[in-house]
Amino acid sequence: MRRQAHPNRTPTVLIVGNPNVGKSVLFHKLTGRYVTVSNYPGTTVEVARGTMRYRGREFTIIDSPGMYSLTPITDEERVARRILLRDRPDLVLHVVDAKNLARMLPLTVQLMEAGAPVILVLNMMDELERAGLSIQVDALQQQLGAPVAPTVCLTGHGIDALKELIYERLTAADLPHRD
Ligand SMILES: Nc1nc2c(ncn2[C@@H]2O[C@H](COP(=O)(O)OP(=O)(O)O)[C@@H](O)[C@H]2O)c(=O)[nH]1
Ligand SMILES: [Mg+2]
Repeated sequence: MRRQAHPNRTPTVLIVGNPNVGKSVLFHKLTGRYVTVSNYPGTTVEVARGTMRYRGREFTIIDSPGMYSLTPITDEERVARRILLRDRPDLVLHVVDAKNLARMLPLTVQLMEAGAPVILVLNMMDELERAGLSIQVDALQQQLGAPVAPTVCLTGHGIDALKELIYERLTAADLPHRD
């Protein structure tokens, strides 16, 4: 079901992915200094929220704790799942280590099957290239049916293109929502 986005509501973007793939570095690149950290209600798990400003618009970015799958084992995974399925962000950035794409892609598919609007962020492209490997981004994008954004969050490479993609996805007149 689709409904009209509330014009005054700030769209929310949730960052998810395995531990150690660069989620927090990405979070800080997107938000800069507008950040608050608080425990997720009823838990001791810390969640950071920040504001991304781009082309005169504001977007709330949420840095979730790491998760390996949508079937939670740890408290962190339970919180990530709750933010994803209960708080229902407008957009999900699934951050993966590009070197380990094959191992991480199943979570992308799980997220999409759960109805989340996903952008796949291929981070650590520097290490992939250093290993003499490459990924055919266009082919991956087509097969997956979701946008794919290659990044090196450490240097900021690809961040502007990702911001543009987030902007394009979330400022369309008619936002897709899951009901
Ligand atoms: N080589 C490389 N290292 C990165 C990149 N992005 C993040 N890192 C490093 O990866 C480690 C984990 O990053 P972090 O943001 O804490 O991961 P998180 O656990 O997913 O939040 C840190 O040491 C970062 O400096 C990248 O694009 N290239
Ligand atoms: Mg982190």
